[in-house]
Amino acid sequence: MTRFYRLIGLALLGALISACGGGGGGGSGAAAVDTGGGEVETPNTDDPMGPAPEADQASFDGRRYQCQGESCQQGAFAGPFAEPTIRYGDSSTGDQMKVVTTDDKCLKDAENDFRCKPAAGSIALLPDDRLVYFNALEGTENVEVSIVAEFGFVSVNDQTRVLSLGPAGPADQPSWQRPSPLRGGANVDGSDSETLLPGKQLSDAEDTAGNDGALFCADLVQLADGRIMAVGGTDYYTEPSLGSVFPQARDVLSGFDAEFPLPSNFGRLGVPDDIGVVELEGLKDARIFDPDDNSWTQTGKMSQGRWYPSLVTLPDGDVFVASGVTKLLKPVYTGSLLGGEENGLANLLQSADNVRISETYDLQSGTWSENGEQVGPLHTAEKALPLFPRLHLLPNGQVFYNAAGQAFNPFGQSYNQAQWNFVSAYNPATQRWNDLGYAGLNVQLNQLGLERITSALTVTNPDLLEDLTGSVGGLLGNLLGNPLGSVEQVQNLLGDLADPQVVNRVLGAGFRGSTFSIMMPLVPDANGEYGKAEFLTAGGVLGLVAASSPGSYLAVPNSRIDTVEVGLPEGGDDVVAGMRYSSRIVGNFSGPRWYPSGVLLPDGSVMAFNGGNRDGVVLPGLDVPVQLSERFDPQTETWQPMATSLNPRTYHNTAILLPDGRVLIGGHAPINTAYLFSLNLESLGLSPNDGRDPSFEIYTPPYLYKQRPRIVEAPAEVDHGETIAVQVDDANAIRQVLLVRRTTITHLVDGDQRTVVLPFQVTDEGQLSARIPANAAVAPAGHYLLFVNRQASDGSGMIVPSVAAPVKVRLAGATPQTLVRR
Ligand SMILES: [Cu+2]
Repeated sequence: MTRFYRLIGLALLGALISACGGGGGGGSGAAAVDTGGGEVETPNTDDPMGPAPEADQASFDGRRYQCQGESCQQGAFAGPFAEPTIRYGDSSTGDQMKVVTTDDKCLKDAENDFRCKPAAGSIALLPDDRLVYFNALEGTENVEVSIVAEFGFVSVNDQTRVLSLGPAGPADQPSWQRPSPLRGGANVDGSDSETLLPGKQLSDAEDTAGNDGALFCADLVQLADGRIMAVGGTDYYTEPSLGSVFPQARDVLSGFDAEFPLPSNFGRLGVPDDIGVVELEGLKDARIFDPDDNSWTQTGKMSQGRWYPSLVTLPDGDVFVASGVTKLLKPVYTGSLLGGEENGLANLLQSADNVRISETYDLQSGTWSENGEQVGPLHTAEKALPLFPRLHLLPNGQVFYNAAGQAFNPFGQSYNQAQWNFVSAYNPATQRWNDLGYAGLNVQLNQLGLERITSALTVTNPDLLEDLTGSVGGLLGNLLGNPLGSVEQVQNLLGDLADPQVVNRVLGAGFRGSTFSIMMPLVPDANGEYGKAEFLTAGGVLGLVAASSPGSYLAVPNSRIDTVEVGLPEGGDDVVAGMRYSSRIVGNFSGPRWYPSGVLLPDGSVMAFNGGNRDGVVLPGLDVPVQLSERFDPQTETWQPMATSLNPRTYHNTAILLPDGRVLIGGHAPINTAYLFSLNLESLGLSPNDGRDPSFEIYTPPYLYKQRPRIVEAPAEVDHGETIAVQVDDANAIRQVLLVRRTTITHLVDGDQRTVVLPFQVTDEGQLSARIPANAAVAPAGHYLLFVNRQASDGSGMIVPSVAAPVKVRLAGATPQTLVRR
């Protein structure tokens, strides 16, 4: 294995020595950093734990925004800015912490290992307007030869941070705090890894420390009380590992501390302390971050270890989790069978697939329960899904799977992956999945008797025979017994085929990998009901029907909007469980785009940021960063080019809406180039994969340069169905009142992302009277941003939002609080 890599490495080296010179890392000047409002960076104290939470009040009131030239139309990026210090302990510091103020992303410790500032691979906006974020793939900088051979013992649990952009005032004043425990606190005493062989044979799963409870690859969600729960994550180890078979080999290798520096910026080669094949095992752990004291605590464990799962908050505040994988590289669950454990066969039947069993977290008891039930080695309610499946809560309380997920992770393949092409809905009440359609095509599956097609193809489905005969019988029955219905479906398909955009439609149909699925604003009908949800998918890689993982490698510009109508009368010939699915083609990106971050803005448009032009997981460091931001105009349903970002950010980039309508951009923590060491080919125009980018930038959309509406007074807490009074500066100018859920995002996924348009009237007193949805599936309890928007007064037609007011939607039965004066 390593010889193969060394050969590749040397071949690449040869190629590079002949080809080029330097590339630069990130890092921002120690002096003043302008983040779009002009401000001075707050130097950190020498207190290892940093100031107390309340010391870093965050507010976005009073920010000033100026534009000139193009930025008045395209917006502007400001920064980058980054945490100014690196704190660490090593053999030279004893139990003290060393604090170094530096612009560099990393420094070397006494053990000659890199200590780096964390990047925002996952981030959430807290109820108090601060942000909590955590690193991704921490430790890649210390890979000597190949991440595949070494990351089982070079990796470390990811650090977390709290970022505040400072108090009210004209400019941002970024400052950082370090939560406690710093790395989330899961499995501090090691994890009971599910190795291939009983007794952890051939692996170093028992020997590695500090990397059994990584937050990386966990999904995160905001609980109804505003705390942030991170679920799943990574237990790293090596299986097989040379050192676990020949311990002396490890002594010999770690005795070598040689380093072969490569020409500048190319990185360096070293001698690894051991070699083998890394395993990334999904954790059963869930931990909660409490912004009140910046602490992480552990809550109930799941029954399944999940690496790259997805979460959705249910109408009652409980949390649904699905997919993820238990062993990423070697998903063969023989250990418990060989160990003679009772669930040995059930585990074995989960092999070669991602986790098909979903679970629900009970908010009151803090415990998880499996959805459906185990029937011997079989299990009801199982569903084959990709990793980080794009899930959303529909207004009917069901969980919608939008036929998308991360394509290549690496690996993450499944013998069931053709099923990932079907859009489906999970009903928490019946604990059953229904298939609604083939993504991107307007074919009604139930018209072909195929609404249980994926269940009929799931070997561990106890009702498999019934679903299989139902599907085959239904298909034949419909083709023969209901030819009209079937003809109509063929017409639908043909309609699709006759569509001038047929190439776009067929090409873009089915599973879409490694891009966002944005829920467009939920708009009430004339009765104030929310009967439809729409989802924008753009870019990413194609699934090519059965190759969803690894996907098409080359990214695409194709975009589509998928619609699910709910609450329809049962029995309608194109209605499945009260739902109808349809899909339409919309304008393309200006070019192919893999892993873009998508943000729905309070003017109804969607912005796309960063990513690469091809799959940076299939071939890391050989993708070209895309820094042009693009805006999806909901009126024309087309993408327009906007400003260009400052730093290249491909894998594990993030973007998050701020309460004043700007967007915080961060992240970039890629896999080492070509799965080797920290080789930086940026000078070739490729993605800088020699480590992470800990910096942030802030994007100011052009609507912030207009005169903005202002919320003067609004309630801090509201109940479902409540009519609220909102005082604004000019009620008659108001176009929309919006409830935007605070973002919790990782890997382009935020299962709870939503903007709810509230029905409102202008009262005689010149106030707004707006109605909070009575339906908790439209606005699950939690912390939101209340925006109002208006048409710009300069006739430009631009939609201009206010600074948001913080609003908490209470869980049914929670106590009221007083009004907040703004
Ligand atoms: Cu990742």
